[in-house]
Amino acid sequence: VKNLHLLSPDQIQSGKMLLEMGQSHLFQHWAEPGVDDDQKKAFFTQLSKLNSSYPGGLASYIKTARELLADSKAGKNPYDGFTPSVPIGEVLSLGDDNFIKFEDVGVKEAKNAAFVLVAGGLGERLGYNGIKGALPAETTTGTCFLQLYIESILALQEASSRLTQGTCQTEIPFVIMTSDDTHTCTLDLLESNSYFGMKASQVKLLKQTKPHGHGDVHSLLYSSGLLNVWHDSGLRWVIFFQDTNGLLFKAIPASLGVSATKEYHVNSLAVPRKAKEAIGGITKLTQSDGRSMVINVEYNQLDPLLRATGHPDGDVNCETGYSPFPGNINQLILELGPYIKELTKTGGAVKEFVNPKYKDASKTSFKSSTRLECMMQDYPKTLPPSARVGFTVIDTWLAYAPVKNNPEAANIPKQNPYHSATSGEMAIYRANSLILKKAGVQVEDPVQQVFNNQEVEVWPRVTWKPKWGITFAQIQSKVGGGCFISQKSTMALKGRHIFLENLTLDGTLIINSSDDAKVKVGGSIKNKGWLIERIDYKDTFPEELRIRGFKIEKKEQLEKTYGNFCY
Ligand code: UPG
Repeated sequence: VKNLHLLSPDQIQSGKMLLEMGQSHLFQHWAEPGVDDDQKKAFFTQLSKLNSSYPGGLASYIKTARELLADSKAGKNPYDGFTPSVPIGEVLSLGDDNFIKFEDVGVKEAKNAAFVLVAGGLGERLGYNGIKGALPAETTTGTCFLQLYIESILALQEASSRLTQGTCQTEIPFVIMTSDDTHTCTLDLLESNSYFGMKASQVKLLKQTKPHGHGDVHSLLYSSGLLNVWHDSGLRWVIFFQDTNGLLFKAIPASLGVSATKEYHVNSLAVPRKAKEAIGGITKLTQSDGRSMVINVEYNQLDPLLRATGHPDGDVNCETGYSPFPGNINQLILELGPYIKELTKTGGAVKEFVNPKYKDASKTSFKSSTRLECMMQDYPKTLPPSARVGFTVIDTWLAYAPVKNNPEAANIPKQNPYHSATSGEMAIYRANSLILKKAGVQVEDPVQQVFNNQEVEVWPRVTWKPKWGITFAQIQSKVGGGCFISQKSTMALKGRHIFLENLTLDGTLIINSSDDAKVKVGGSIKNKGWLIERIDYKDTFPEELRIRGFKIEKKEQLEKTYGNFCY
């Protein structure tokens, strides 16, 4: 590099560091001095950016990469020396006394929480071209995931403020981690929809530099300075979640209640897990000196770890029909104070790993370049043994229905959940129907149908705005006696104060009501309704319909709109 005057002292320093760290091959094929100087400058600009944004700088990245690759070449198991066992956590069931008690505590705590969505992933497995936040969670109302999440946070904000301080509303902060792949589309989606009703100042986008994994969220939050701002304003919790789980917020209030009651520094939300299912297992790992931690072990590592530690069958279901290790759904509730303390030590760095794709057994050449990766759920790995790390298990039907797989991928392990757009949508109707049933509504049984080769239960298509009911207690208070909903029905409640009583629905009912209107819905409603029509994955419908394998044919409905008056 001759034209050094083109570079800043900081860039020159970074260049020297690369040479000292044995990276001179990066410059081997550079053009003569004076040729392609713009490209060379761009290289140094990128170098400085990476050097300053990575905890410990690039020298630390190179050092860790060397160590991890050496371990991988030597075949070292990252869990060597650890004995896995099944940890103890809180197990909740919708509507139980315990559930209701924790929900009550949680909803009051929600005004002290900030929400963080990791949405830097593109969803290559799903085969959907847009960002996942823009994908409809269900096609009855067409509400996309980002809208559902924002409206849920707003509903929690409203319920929490009302229960604790009357009319004065706190604004729950919402952070979205994006990447170069998703940033512009996410911003466009928010701006073109007026932030789905949230104040723009409540939402912050933090962009990660890929490819390094969703664990980047911790260093980004730390360097943004937001954590201290939140702490100074009295917040106590940070809740992390992922891009496509339409059920997620049904589990949040109760789980937050568990965190607050048990004073957990870390609370991972989990669901019963089928052995070998592609979700990590929450595991207690104990070292020979007795120190232990409760941590997610990724699905591809749990089986070999068990086999290596005296469980010759590896990851298998126990007598319950499920793996004894609860499945990590990657919703984490962290207590803010201890979180800041820990990040002040680590700079937000979480333990990294490599996943090398070797060309052959010599393990010296690669099919593609290996990178360091990190996962947000590995945060507890650096915590001291005194940290209170727990988890909360909630029924899958209530808490977890991600949309990750395209129809072909969804069909591979037949015994496992599909985690497709088809199953994700049907899970929303199922959960809402079961919640209403628990609240006393008579809901007709589902029918089995096959879409995109996936057999699913089709329940009545029941949806509601989060502000109608964000907790079970709230939903119960809006459902009176004598209600029946047939399987072919669709019901969309788009309002706050809608009270159901003596309603017999066999068709489609849509209620729109303004926030001040109090609406009572009852009587017998029968019409041709909205039908679910099977479509072929390969047909020319929009992608968001093709990946479901069906579309909704609107034959006939009763739609009512109410302004500001009382019943
Ligand atoms: N994501 C980022 N940046 C990245 C990669 C992913 O923000 O660089 C986001 C992505 O948008 C999504 C989340 O991280 O919201 C998770 O990504 P995904 O590809 O869906 O994760 P999986 O590999 O399926 O696994 C994660 C956890 C696993 C857990 C499972 C539950 O690693 O432990 O069981 O999610 O859904």
